[in-house]
Amino acid sequence: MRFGHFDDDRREYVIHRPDTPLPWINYLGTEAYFGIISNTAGGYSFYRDARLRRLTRYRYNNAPFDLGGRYLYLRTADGEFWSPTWQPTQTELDDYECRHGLSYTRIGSRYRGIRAETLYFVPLGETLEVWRLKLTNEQQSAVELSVFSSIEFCLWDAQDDATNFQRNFSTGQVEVADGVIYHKTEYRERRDHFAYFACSEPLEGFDTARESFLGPYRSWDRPVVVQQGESTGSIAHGWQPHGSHHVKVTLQPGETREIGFVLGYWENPRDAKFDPPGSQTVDKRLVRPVIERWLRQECVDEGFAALGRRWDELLGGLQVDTPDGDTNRMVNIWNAYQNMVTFNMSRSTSFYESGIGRGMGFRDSNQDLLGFVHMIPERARERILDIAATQLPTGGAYHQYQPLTKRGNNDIGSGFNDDPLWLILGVAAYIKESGDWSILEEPVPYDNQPGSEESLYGHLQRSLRYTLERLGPHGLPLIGRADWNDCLNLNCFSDTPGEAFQTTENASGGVAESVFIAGQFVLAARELAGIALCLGRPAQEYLDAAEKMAGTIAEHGWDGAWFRRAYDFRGNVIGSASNDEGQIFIEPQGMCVMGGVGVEDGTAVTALASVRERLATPHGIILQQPAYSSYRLELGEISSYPPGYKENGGIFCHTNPWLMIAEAIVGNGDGAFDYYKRINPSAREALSEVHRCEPYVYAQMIAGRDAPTHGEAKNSWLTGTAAWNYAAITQWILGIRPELEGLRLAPVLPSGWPGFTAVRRFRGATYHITVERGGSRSLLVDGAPIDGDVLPAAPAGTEVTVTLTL
Ligand code: BGC
Ligand code: IFM
Repeated sequence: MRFGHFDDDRREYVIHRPDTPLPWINYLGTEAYFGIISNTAGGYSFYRDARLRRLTRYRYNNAPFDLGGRYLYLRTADGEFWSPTWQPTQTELDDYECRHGLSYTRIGSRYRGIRAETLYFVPLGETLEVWRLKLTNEQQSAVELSVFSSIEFCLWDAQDDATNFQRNFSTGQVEVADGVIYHKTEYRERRDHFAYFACSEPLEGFDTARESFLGPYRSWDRPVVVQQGESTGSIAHGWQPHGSHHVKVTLQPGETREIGFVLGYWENPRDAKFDPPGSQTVDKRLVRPVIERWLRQECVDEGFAALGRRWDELLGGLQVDTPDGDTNRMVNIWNAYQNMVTFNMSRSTSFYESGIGRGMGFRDSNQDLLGFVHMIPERARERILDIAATQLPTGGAYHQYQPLTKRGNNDIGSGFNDDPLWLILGVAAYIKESGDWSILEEPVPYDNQPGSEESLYGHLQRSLRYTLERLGPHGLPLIGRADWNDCLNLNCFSDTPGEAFQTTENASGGVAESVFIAGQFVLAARELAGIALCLGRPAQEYLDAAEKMAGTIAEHGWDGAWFRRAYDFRGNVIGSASNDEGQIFIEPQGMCVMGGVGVEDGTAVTALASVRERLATPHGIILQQPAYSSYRLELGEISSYPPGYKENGGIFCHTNPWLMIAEAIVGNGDGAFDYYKRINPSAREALSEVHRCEPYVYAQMIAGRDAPTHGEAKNSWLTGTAAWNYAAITQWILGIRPELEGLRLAPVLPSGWPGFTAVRRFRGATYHITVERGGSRSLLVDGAPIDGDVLPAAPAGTEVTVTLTL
């Protein structure tokens, strides 16, 4: 069953009914000002940091699930009112359509002969969002309409805002000037910043106090102001600052009118002191022209067109035409788009991530680069340097950092022993794409401490050393608090039955080991060796270390038919046929093969056959089997999940592309593509009533075979699944793969495909690629045959024609 359809020409997903199984959301903003918006206009906005600079309030896990957002109400003179985005009044609309596009959303409906369509987007280069409401009177007679807007301001720090009421009910401050509502509450500091909410039309009235707008004991479904048709002109003093405009319009039959709203963030430069000291009013001199500009319709039209052009350019980095429509749609539009979103948001803000707990992730953000770097390499470069500056002098890493301060997050701390190795993989991806070797010479501090700078190359060396200095009893890397699998906490133990487990304290002294990190180490050491060789620096040490680790995996990490997962604190094996549950895990199968382990001796093929036999389901590949049926102190959080969910036997989509890549590495194009299709959201669209999450983006998890809800997705949008699937399909199956020496073309296609074409921008040149099956293998570049599969470097600005016959 479907709840909408893809409009590929317009690069939109069109939702046909407001009551989707779950709120289906989209993102506004691509640079610094962001918001999430659901198909019924729910959601919130923030400037740069979803926790510390939250503009509008949102209550997660509400009932209804999605309540609070960018709401508008229409009211006719007879007193009937409705929300043209369905929520919050839930009026049964005569028709309804939501179009989620690339960084914009358009929600339209018709009721009582009034067509209303609202376009929401963030113009490039601005720290504001535009709502453009278009009203058309499709009745035979003139109609007088009242329009009310509504947003609830957040007092900046979303965590504090949701908890610290004794203080916050006294801090709220607003100001209304020339029809603009300014929210100027300070957050424990007096900086010259504020939010504003403006409307293009002369106001009939306004409200800035939530209680005045809603009325006591009421909610957004029937605000007293809307019901009565009259604003109160309230000014919030403490309590809950709110923003509402009231505009009246009379529409003749067939007439269309547009009304603009602008919600934005403003911070005056520190040295711009216009107002006399002690002034209690917001300094509006710099912001006024910005507001006025974005209330003008031509400006909005131009800004919206510019956003579209920006996306043309971003997506122009790679466009493919394959025999499979779901592949084309995901690669050309939605997967690339999701990559931008994960790059910007990391794991902070979605319908499942509250914007409070998680900043940028050392592990996560490095992986997100894989799908983003070809779009804007300069931003990837900046991100890498930010991440590396949070690395600790030991080579270890803070697990996360706050985007606003760019400082490591002490609450979560460090000790996830896979973290440092992702930096090598992220940097390698950047250099492969951009050819920018200079990044390695950039001086980067450790833990942001001035004076501790070392070249980025030095950071990468420390990352490898971090693993080598932390090997366990079998010579495998110590896992620390966890590796990629956050919930495999193997240094949890207790000598007293029933005693609470201990992780952090014991992680450093714990001796649990990870075969996953071993595989990741082999991959990362070989990557660093490749970089070193290109630079003419010593590389043998890394190659030897990789070789040795591969040997250790063969000795202690191979179980006979697959790679083992780990050894726990007491040296007991995890992920082995000898275990009663958790016999086979997906992660080491993918990572070891990606590192090249077992590829020559055939064990890789054996491991992949085991995955297919034991872990593959029609909805994707399960993380491990059999799922743990009860809690096990020595394994930690993984066994706290019910069987079939999350890390305990869920289809953790992030890992699936590792298996696609592994299948491609051993030359099995059919196997790789088969896995690709199983979790491709577009290919699952027809199953929307089972899948339930958005059919246009990947979710972190699909419930596994052991779950009663097998096939149901959760935690959509912010997942490493996006970047890795993009890498799997584009670089390994289609085989258009950036390498240090240039662009490699090495497809491993499904056998039924006659070929495909692609246009790929790479280091400034544009490659027009045709891959076709034919008599004998040849690779022609601009008509001339070349050896090997790496395309010769072409000068920036040139067009290259490439034909590969398989
Ligand atoms: C979740 C993991 C997540 C981790 C982050 C766990 O509860 O299951 O998926 O990575 O929290 O700390
Ligand atoms: O690897 C992690 C990731 O960092 C956050 N989400 C869950 C994954 C698996 O535990």
